[in-house]
Amino acid sequence: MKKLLTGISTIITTSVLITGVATAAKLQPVPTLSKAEMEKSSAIYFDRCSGCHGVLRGGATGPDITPEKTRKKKLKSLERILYEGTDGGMPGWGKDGYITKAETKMLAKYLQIKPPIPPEWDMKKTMASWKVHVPVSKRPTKAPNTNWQNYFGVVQRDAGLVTIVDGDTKEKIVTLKSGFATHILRSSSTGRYMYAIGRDGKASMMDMWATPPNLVAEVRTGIDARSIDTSKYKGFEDKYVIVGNYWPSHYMILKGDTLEPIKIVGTSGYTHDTNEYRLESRVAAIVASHHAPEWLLNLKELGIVMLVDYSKVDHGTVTETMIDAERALHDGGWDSTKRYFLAAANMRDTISVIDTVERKLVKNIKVGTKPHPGRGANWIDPEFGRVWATVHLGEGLVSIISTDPSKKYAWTVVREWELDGNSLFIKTHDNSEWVYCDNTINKEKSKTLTIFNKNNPDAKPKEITFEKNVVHMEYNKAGDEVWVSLWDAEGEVVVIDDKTLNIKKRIKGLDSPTGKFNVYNTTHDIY
Ligand code: DHE
Repeated sequence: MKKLLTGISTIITTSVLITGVATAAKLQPVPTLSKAEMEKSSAIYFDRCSGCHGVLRGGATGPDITPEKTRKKKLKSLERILYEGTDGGMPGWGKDGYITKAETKMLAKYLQIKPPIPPEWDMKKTMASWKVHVPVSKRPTKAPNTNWQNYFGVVQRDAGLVTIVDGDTKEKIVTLKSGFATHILRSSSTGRYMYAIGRDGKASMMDMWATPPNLVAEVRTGIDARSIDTSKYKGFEDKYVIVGNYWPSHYMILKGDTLEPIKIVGTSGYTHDTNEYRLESRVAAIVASHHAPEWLLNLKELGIVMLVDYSKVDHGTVTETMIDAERALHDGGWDSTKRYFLAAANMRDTISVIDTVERKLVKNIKVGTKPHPGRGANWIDPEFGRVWATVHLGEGLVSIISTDPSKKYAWTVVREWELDGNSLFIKTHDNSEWVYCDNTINKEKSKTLTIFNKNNPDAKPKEITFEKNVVHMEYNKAGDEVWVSLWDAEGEVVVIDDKTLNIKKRIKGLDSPTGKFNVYNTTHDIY
């Protein structure tokens, strides 16, 4: 249980840490750690802190915690903050049992020492890791006689596993190995293949047409990754896969049917606003354009959305277009027309809107503190028409943005809903009258889902409270059930009847279930 809830809570931790730093005076001397202590601290830092602050600690979702900042603070107060937490909302890592007193002391020192640069990862290492378990010639040539488009891939995060569950029968069909701390799943444009990405950069490819679905290929693309997607433009369906890496900062293009590596391209560069060089320029969310043979990549530290044209990959060419947006770009998703990409720049409390037809920034929209939409949620508001919404890491708020360019209030926040808790994800479906928000990172409300009514937006939201922390929602293909995860070492997925809001089924025996991805909805970007 202590392994859970680590990535996101780090954001809160070091935000507070830096608030204290600003008031301190001269630099403290550089402490020393043995080789073994450095290695252990690096591992703790990688697990708990680097997702938000970067391995080089330059800051992104969380602030800059380079030694120039942390050495303005005495070791004792760094230790106190790391161990106890603060009134400002920081969890007490030591107090809550995540790290020992000795580890706290070590980590405080580590934060005052120049960060070691992690190893590189190149094509040679990638090729050595590439395995095709089922060659294309040995795979089924037609879809099974089942409702396979209503299968769900359920991530068992800490176990590094993906369980395929039949959405009709709610039976677990098969459990397949994936990368360390598997992060997300995405579908190929036909839905036949599901691709998983682990935090260790391992991409795994699963065939939904096999009976039961099986692992057909895998490859390690780097050391630290969070995103994966496929080519979806007409003529390129299922042809390529792209993986975005945090470290080394690069993207890798692979063959869509075997994951055979084709090309690695670095993303280090200059921030869009101050033109400072960032070696660590992480690739966060990736989406596949429906209007051109392009992927859109959120370059976190640079605040740039990069369009990667994959139409000439077979000739060894990729063409990149850089669109200045805002920092630090994290997750995001499509509006309902799938023309506009809405990306969260959570360091600047902004949603950046990219037009994939005109290939330009439409607007940077100010929202609440640290927007975190996942892919967001689209619906028709009774007063404002087409809208897309995000929740926030930094406050209990839903910001609802008009996405209809014909309206005078297009690309502005037209409505706000208050939430009791800071949230991770929001979800709805065209066939549903509800919008679901989790409250996962708020201690008091982490077991509760908040459910707003689209048709009656001023009505008091409904709530469902579970016995464990609840995270991430996903609809079934018909849009009449919502699946949620009880995030625990002895976790389960709970299926809610979307009409009655009653619990319909509990799928038990899952280790730390987080994201769930319905084949049909993931393929068609329905959210
Ligand atoms: Fe995620 C999406 C990065 C913590 C569960 N997460 C994403 C995406 C990114 C990202 C860039 C968008 C991928 C895309 O669309 O291509 N996540 C990060 C982090 O850097 C961070 C803050 C810290 C870390 O070190 O990983 C982080 N994420 C978490 C968690 O703590 C969660 C809850 C559990 C876990 O796996 O660690 C978590 N992230 C998810 C899920 C999605 C996601 C379930 C997909 C949402 C969707 O519906 O598409």
